[in-house]
Amino acid sequence: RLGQAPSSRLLRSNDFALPPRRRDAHKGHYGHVLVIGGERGYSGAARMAGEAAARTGSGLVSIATRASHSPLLNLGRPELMVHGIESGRELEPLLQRASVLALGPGLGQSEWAKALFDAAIACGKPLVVDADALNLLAEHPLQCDRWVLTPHPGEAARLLGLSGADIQRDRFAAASALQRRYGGIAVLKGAGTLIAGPDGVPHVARWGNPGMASGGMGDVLTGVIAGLLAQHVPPFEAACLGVRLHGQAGDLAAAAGERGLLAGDVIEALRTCVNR
Ligand code: NPW
Ligand code: AMP
Ligand code: MG
Repeated sequence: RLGQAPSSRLLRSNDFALPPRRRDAHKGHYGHVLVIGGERGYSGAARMAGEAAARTGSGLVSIATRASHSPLLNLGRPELMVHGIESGRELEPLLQRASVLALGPGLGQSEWAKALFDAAIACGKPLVVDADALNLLAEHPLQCDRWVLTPHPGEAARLLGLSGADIQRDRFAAASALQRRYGGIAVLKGAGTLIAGPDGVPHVARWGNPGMASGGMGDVLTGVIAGLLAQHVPPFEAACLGVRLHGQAGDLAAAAGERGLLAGDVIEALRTCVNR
């Protein structure tokens, strides 16, 4: 049902790179990421995506989240601009100011989530779609060439109407099928993450480790890719480079041991990796 498995290409460490920051740089050169997510109980996901975007080099990072916990969301990280949002209408001015959206970390699937999802998709900005935004997309399928989708196998299964086992049985065919069905760039996460664009064969990433099988790791990847898009890296390159930097940061952080590795440790390691 997935169609024929395409051939693939192993990503190399020198495939894509961020250019050095210009001497006369100001924050406006490096974009403004708006993270949209953080339902009650899941505010950490939005915070981690925002922090990861900032550590990847985005000029500005804002977070649109539930008003009830918004004052807590930038504790210890006052660089983040946090806005309590209760409707799609309240989101509009933030969408106007953003250059890239990171839609979905901890978003949930309530009416609130659906309203923010609809407003974000309609606004015409480039975006990374992850987590619950992928679950909403699975219920109302759309095609778009402005997005990077970052499903884990469970989310990919929902997007394709298959089981997780079907996805894992042929990950290459699944990555290509996601890209064909939804457009844009599809990143199928897991050990050996695959990146499929509209042209050419899926790329395979060899970085990352089993320590990364813990909560919040995907939310960090979303922030990294959004942070690269904000720095004007084209979508396919941003997806490949983001997966590499995220995996390399995970490997660097795992030098102290895989067991007990936290998403926050990966965020800390990002700075070394994006400046190498
Ligand atoms: P199983 O168990 O193997 O059958 P969900 P979620 C499957 C937020 N978070 N290989 C697996 O299926 C997120 O941002 C908030 C194979 C599993 O049961 C989301 O908004 C955090 N299968 C929300 O929570 C930290 C795999 O998918 C199922 C797989 C829900 O996201 C945590 C789980 O997926 C979290 O990020 C793999 N590699 N990976 C916070 N601190 O605020 C996953 N599966 O049901 O989509 O739930 O990923 O936890
Ligand atoms: P999520 O399930 O959305 O939190 O995403 C998990 C992130 O951690 C993805 O980027 C995965 O590729 C990565 N990850 C999880 N487990 C492994 C593993 N065993 N090897 C490499 N990367 C992993
Ligand atoms: Mg996730």
